[in-house]
Amino acid sequence: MAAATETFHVKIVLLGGRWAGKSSSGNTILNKEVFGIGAQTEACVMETNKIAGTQVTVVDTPSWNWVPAEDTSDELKQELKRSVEMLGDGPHAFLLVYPLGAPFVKRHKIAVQEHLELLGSDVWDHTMVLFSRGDWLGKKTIEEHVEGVKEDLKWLVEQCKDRYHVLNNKVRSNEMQVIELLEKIKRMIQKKRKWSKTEPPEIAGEPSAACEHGEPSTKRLKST
Ligand SMILES: Nc1nc2c(ncn2[C@@H]2O[C@H](COP(=O)(O)OP(=O)(O)OP(=O)(O)O)[C@@H](O)[C@H]2O)c(=O)[nH]1
Ligand SMILES: [Mg+2]
Repeated sequence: MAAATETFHVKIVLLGGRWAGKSSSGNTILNKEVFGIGAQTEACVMETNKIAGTQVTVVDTPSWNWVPAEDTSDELKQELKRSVEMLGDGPHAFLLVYPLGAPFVKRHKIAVQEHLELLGSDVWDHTMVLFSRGDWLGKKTIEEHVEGVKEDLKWLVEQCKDRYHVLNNKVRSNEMQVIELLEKIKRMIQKKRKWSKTEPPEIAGEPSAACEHGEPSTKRLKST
């Protein structure tokens, strides 16, 4: 299986609201300082690196404000759509970055739902919650934290079918946290591939070259 791992190319888009920790998470995932931190990300940036034998490409995106999507500028909406197009045949995973411990109330829920769904109605099938600020967990595990969160944040985790991960972006030397994240993304891709075999004919009728080689097509995300 080593050869398969070596040739596998994982493509990720980071999404989220202001100051969520997207650029920091991208730097942690790629193990290099490529995305600017501290200044607001204005446009999509794509970077790549080989991590533990896996080629990983990450697209960092500008943040949305915590408002409904109709109050978001057309420029930002275009930029969010461009994040998918930059990856050619689309991403394997959207990582919805959210700071651990931050309250997630109704306006956050509306903003997340409406901005994500700009990328297509099936965007949730490809999305995982990525909690940043893992250093705030203390002695708790992320599973214990998620058990204890309030209803609205539970909704978010459920929308992502219980897919979540936590990163401590202050400790880049902890390579395991990134390897575990990549494993979770690969499991998500595998499940999606199994599901794809039973997709309705109009979707199965337009397989991409990537799909034939075992990678799921996310073309439908781009076409909506
Ligand atoms: N303690 C701690 N701080 C973090 C962590 N991740 C990000 N931060 C801090 O959170 C702030 C925002 O991080 P960014 O990565 O710039 O967030 P962003 O979502 O890219 O922000 P914008 O593009 O400006 O909207 C910075 O001060 C980071 O240092 C983390 O895991 N732990
Ligand atoms: Mg940023």
